[in-house]
Amino acid sequence: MRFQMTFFAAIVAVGMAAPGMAAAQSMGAAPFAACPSLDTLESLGEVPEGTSFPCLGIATFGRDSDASGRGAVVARSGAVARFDLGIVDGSAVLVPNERALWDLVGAPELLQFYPDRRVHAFAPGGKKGKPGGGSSGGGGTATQTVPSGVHRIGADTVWGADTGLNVRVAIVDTGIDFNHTDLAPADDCFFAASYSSCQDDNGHGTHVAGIVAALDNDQDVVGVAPDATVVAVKVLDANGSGLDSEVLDGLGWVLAHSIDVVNMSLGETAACNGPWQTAIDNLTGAGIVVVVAAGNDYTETVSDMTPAGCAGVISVASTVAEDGSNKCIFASGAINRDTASYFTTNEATIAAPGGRSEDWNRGCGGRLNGILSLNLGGGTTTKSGTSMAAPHVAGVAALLLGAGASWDQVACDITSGSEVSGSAPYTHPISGATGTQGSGILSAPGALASSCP
Ligand SMILES: [Ca+2]
Repeated sequence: MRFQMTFFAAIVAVGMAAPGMAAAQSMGAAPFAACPSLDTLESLGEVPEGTSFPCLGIATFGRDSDASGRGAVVARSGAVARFDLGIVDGSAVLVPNERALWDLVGAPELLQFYPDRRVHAFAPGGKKGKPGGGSSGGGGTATQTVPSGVHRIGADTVWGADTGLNVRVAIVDTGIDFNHTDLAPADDCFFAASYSSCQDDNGHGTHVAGIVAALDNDQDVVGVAPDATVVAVKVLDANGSGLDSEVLDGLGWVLAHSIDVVNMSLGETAACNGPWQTAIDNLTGAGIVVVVAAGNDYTETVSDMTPAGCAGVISVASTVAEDGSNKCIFASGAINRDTASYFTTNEATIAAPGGRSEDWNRGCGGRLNGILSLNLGGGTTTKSGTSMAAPHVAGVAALLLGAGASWDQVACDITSGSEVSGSAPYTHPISGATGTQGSGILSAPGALASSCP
């Protein structure tokens, strides 16, 4: 018996307002759908039924192409070059009609053509938390709490020596709350073409940033690596939704701005495609650690997901940090600490807390108690999801780099230093989610004690 619950973040359409889009906007109302891929067009010999125009795509060109040349090819076809994507030798395009589509994919300079798909934040639910100080968006608590996830991974045992100082962690997300007094984000930041600032307008990015590096002071919470610097890369909108092209644009900025670790608590149910893999290869080739959320669908494995299924990333499944209870009459079994979260996608690299605990009632209704972190507007709130699991790993990556590890040691240190390897995460009694199998639960002291070559 399967219990379907509404754990999936709604994929909400986003209005497009890129510079130079006047022509595109006159073509009709946003949002636009994704174009078919070149492979699909070639195999069908026609535009697939149901394709709507204008459509959004990513055109890639050869290594020897340059931005102005790419823009010229796109314009010649009658499509609109929304912005250049140097990280993938490509261009984000808006294609007005079928004729322009065929002209573009038939251009001799073009290498490949992909749909520009939608990505979304991976925080499916969790009880709405109480803002700090008991008032909505209030000034925060007067004392500091060590959240259950930070405590479960033992980060609070290593701060005497390791705090992630001088490590820059890019939060590729909905932005960061620059006014939150328990965060000190870098002054430099990036926002995609649809936005006007790096300021968070959803809360997801602020919560994720707080898990990585909420300040060690006398208020709110403390992050895994409290002296690491979080850097806002705003690519998701107020609904937690965005486009492949805008995330890739953000990753292009990351590549050029001295970032050490990238956290992406976002994704889509689709296999990793050419532009995504090229972008990840460029990041890892530059010595940047890439940490991504596995996804919140227990019926999927990470190989079905982007970017979790891209080679070279550290994908993170979600577990619970504390014991919960299970009274479900259809499924017996404890939901103890280190059990895979109900929703988590399978076969990730490592597991980390993405929820505090779960309680299931007799009717098999679940209550997810979320991870405590920072609230947009001030204070704290709870959220759950693999979105919350990934930044625990990004924080430990920052601790390792701050302690002098080289970037290529980080993934090995994190997996080989994990706890209860070979047994946890435990299978969820209701969904059957197992998360990652064998690589265990993230451990900050374990990772720091590892001696990978
Ligand atoms: Ca604090």
